[in-house]
Parts: sequence; C-alpha cells; structure tokens
Amino acid sequence: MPPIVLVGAPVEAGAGRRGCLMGPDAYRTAGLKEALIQLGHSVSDLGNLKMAPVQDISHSNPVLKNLAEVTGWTRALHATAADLGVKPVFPVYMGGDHSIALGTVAGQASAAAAKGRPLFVLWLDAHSDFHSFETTESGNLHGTPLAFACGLPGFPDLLNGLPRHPVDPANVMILGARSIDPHERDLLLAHDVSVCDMRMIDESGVAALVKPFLERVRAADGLLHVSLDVDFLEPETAPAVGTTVPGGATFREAHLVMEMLHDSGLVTSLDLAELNPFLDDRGRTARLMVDLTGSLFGRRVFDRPTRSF
Ligand code: HAR
Ligand code: MN
Ligand code: MN
Ligand code: MN
Repeated sequence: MPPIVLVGAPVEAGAGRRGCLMGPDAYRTAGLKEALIQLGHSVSDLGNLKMAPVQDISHSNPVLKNLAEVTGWTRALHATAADLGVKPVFPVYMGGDHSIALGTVAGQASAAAAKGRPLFVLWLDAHSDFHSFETTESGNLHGTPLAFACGLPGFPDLLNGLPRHPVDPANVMILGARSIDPHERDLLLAHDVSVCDMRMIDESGVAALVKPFLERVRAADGLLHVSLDVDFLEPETAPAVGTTVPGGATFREAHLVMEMLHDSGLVTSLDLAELNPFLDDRGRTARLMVDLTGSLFGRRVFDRPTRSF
C-alpha cells in the first residue's frame, strides 16, 4: 500500500447546519493517523486546506446556499486531488460536509484521466447526493456532489474553466440509500446509476452487493474512490451527523464493506464526509469512523489463517 496522505477539509458551507468544520480535528483527536501507523502504514498529515471564497460565480437557482464558499473549497480540493491523484500516495480527505466531494472526485477523476484509467466511485450514503444546482430544493450543496462527478448539466463553472472529467454513471454504485428526492430519483434512473438501497442490503447482504461491483472495477483496471458519509450508518450507532435517517447500515455491515474493500486492493482514494463533532456523543462517532478507516486499511484479528478443522 502506498503512503497515506491525510488532507483536512474543514467545510461546513455545503450543509444545512454548522459543525462539520470541526471534522478534521475530530479525526486527529480520535487518533486517525496513529491508528493507520499502528497498522504498518506510513502516514503524513498535510493539515487543513485553505480556501478563498469565489465571488464571480452565480447561478439562477435562488435557493443555493454559500455558493462563493463552496466554489472556493471545490477549486482548492480539486487542485489538491488532481495533484495527489497522480502521485504514488493514497489520499484520505477528512471532511467536512459532503460538498467536499465536488472537488475530491473531480480531482481524482482528472488524475485518473491523466493515467488513462477509468475512475469508479462507491458512494456509501443514506442519500444519493444526485441533485444538480438546478434541481436542489433545499439549496444545501452537499446534496449535489455525485451528480457533478457524473458530469450532469445544471452546474456553474465550479472548476474555473478546467476540464471536467466525468465519471461514467455506469461506474458508480450507491450503497445504503434510503432518502432520495423526486428529482434525484428521475436523474438516477435517466443516467442508469446502480442504487443499492437498504432493502437490497436486508435481502442480499452487503457482501453479495459489493462483490460484483469490485469485480467490475478489477476487470476494467479501474481506480476506485470511496466516499463514506457518516449517515450511511444507523444513527444510533453513529449519531454525529446533521442529516440522520433511521434504518442505516449496522456496525458490522459497515465494517464488512471496509474489510472487503481492503482485501480487494482496489481502493485508491477515500472521503470521510459529514462528521459533525458538535452532535457527537463523547467522540464515539469520530472513533467509529477511525475504526472503519482502519478496516479499510487492513485491520483484522489475525494476519494469517488459524488452524481450521
Ligand atoms: N436530498 C436532500 C437535499 O438535497 C438531502 C441531502 C443531504 N445530503 C447529505 N449528504 N447529508 O448525503 O437537501
Ligand atoms: Mn452525502
Ligand atoms: Mn448523507
Ligand atoms: Mn433535495
């Protein structure tokens, strides 16, 4: 595994309530770097990115919130991800609300294009985040990053004239969905995105859903970006998120996904999104996210099989 680079993205401008800007520091307090070093990785922390609000950006939808700040963060994260994505490192983007993925996925996609390899995206989330800036009714831009990543129309020039390298919607899997707005449903169907909702998890189990996706990534020699939203998890297990939806993935389902991702060896970048430490219960959600990241980076009980009967 290449060296891990932690990037702090203290972004809350994309969410409907404040607090996600404390996310990167909560991951530091919860010992993310130390946990990954303990697993034998080499880890550096680039600190928190800086952002300059972009004033000369506008959009006709009057409900959009904090467009200048979100655009500033998108450009900063896009530049960082496009750079890290072509280096022999594994970037972990510590958010920040999920609007960070407007920049991280675009940047990783630009790096994948430079390498001539397709980018795949696994979106672990209660929501599909598949609004365009035209269809969002809440105006909370954390509801839009996956549509932007897939190259949908209805966005202003978030990348300052730089080319968008859209992720093929056929290379996306959403897992854990249970709250999708009508416009998002129409767009997901129109673009033929694979959405595995909680009912499918109940009926098939996460392993049977994730396996064929990973096989596709491998067959295509793809790069794989994983975007983990805290609200993928059941709120009783992970309360520190502003947009809880009951009936989420269990502790074990989430770990199993991470363990399978590790074993696949296919993941090349990771977002940790939507942690709101202001809503946490003595840091337990932050610690759970650190533990899940540990599973993605190889934590297991034994490093070789024990005797079998
Ligand atoms: N779809 C809703 C909206 O657009 C809720 C979006 C919530 N998004 C996140 N990230 N919390 O998944 O407002
Ligand atoms: Mn999300
Ligand atoms: Mn969500
Ligand atoms: Mn909406």
